[in-house]
Amino acid sequence: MMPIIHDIPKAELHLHIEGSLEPELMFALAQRNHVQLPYGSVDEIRSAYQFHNLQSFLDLYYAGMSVLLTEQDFYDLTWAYLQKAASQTVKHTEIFFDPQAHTDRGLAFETVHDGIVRALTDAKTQLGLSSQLIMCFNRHLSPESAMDTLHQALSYKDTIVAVGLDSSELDYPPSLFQAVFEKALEEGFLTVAHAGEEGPPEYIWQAIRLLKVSRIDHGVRCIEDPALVDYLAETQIPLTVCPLSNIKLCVFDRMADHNLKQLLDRGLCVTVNSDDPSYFGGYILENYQAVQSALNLSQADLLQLAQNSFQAAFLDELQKQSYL
Ligand code: ES4
Ligand code: ZN
Repeated sequence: MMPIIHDIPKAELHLHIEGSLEPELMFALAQRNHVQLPYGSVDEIRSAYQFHNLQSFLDLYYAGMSVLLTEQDFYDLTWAYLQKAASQTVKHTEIFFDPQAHTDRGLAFETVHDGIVRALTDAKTQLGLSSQLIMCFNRHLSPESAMDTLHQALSYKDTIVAVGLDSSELDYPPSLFQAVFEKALEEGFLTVAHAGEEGPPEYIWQAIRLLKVSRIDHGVRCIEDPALVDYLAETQIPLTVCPLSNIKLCVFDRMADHNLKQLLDRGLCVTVNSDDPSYFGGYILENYQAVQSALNLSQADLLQLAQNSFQAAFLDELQKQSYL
């Protein structure tokens, strides 16, 4: 391994906190909360993690969350991720959460939010790790449900910096959520969206033009549209790429086929992130390592990726400079 991968300060910008739920914690929380899981052991959970596309993953991802019930559960989940991130020299992290996946099970928005934020606050003081929180709308649910969720978030403008769009991409174009994102922007939230993971370049254009996103999550299918690649290079709208996720969900057959190096060489603001580390077999360090060895990245490439991660973060210029 190139030691600089571990040692260089990094920001993580694409991390679903519910996707950091390790089988051990899932099992422990199931016992603590008397929740019945369809697995008899931690090993059984791990061996179920074999996916052939985004949907086959999402089915297990939503099922796994059934063990998360209390504010302390969300604290424990978030704290475990933050400790792991700090141990890999992540200095700043921007965390997604999926409130609808919890409020639809009867939990209060506040329970989810408060547990996560309490861990983020502790990470700042105890680990020197700064953070931002991004609330995602699930695109397989209705725009009305998203709008209702946005209304609930209006009391939390101090702790939620942006709104995002995640879950099943195909058949759910960004245009469906234009009104929700317009309202979010009016209320002062920044916006991001998953686009071009499984969906076509057109969905990336829609995220840019209709949802006014500051970053594209994934975005790897931009390569099919040369005008879009030119536009991303020119505007430096960042892509939060998740290499191990892309392999586990069969977006690329093998890491050697991944287009991250091509996008980097084309001058795009590409970043490396872990997405759902518990389900995809690695945190940020393992993602950097996997692309470095499969794509033969140089030390300069690695430094560029780490620098891009701070450049793309929702930090002011002074904060960015302090990390670079
Ligand atoms: C996700 Cl990999 C991915 N794509 C879309 N939505 C998601 N939610 C959690 N992980
Ligand atoms: Zn994601």
